[in-house]
Amino acid sequence: MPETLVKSPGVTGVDSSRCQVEWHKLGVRQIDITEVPNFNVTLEKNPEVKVGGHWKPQGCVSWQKVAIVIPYRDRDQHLKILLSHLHPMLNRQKIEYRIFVIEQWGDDKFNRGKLMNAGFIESEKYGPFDCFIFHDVDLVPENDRNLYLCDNHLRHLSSAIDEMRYHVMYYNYAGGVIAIKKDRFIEVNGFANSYWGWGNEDDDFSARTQEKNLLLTRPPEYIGRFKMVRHKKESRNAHGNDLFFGWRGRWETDGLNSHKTMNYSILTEEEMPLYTQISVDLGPSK
Ligand code: UD2
Ligand code: MN
Repeated sequence: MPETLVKSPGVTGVDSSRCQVEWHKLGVRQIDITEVPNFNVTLEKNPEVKVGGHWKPQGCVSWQKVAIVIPYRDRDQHLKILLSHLHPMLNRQKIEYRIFVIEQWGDDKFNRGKLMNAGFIESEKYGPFDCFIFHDVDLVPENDRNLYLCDNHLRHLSSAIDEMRYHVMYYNYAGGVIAIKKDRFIEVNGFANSYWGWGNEDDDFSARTQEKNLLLTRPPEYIGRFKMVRHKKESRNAHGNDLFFGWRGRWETDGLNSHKTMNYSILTEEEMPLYTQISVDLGPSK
């Protein structure tokens, strides 16, 4: 008797109007991070991107609405490189998204965590979004198959960065590019607001998610590949380690819901052709 193919049982309850990923069209791209295309060139190549850096697939419904939040200050070239790759990739992935660039005003120490929280809150007027991707401006994805979607945990999308010899440095490491559902982000009280200067805010965030029993999930290293555009190192936050040792005592009061530390004001907000730009004054560092 010839073997018969087992018929797929079919998945019940799945809406067939959802976008199907065309895997055969996705794969590894040659990324040249020395090429800095100006915004007009990127706009010409991506005519379907709507003002504010928003796009949605035609003919099917995206699985999630995704907000991409980029913490930013004085990295104009990095932003040009990143957007030239991000827009076409997300179009190929058929994901509905909007890109937010959250800029820290002034020359005080950079506060990546607080910027992420401000971006999360401000994105609401353009939403609602199901999924948030917090994205360093200098990391460019190499593999289209690394879908910019959320699972129910903390998804570390940048599991293999060229600068780190394409592997994860330590188990809890969640720096670079991460994806987390909106409700989960609220549950962990967002990022801590108190890390001024380079370092530790990513480990603090990772600790919060574990406290809430989220797993840290990652694509395999051949999928989660990123190139980091070269830049000089910021000076390390001198209090970062001490703050981090006390994360457990602080996470419920230092974050999204905290009236004391989550204070900021918006200075400018504008829908640019390729992204939504929001410039914020985070107040003085501590
Ligand atoms: C690492 C992490 C990053 C973060 C940081 C510690 C990786 C790949 N990245 O980044 O996620 O945890 O350590 O704080 O592990 N930025 C500006 N202007 C500035 C400074 C920072 O725009 O003047 C933004 C920008 O999006 C940048 C990000 O903050 O990509 C992280 O800063 P970085 O690139 O200077 O630090 P890096 O690469 O060590
Ligand atoms: Mn970097």
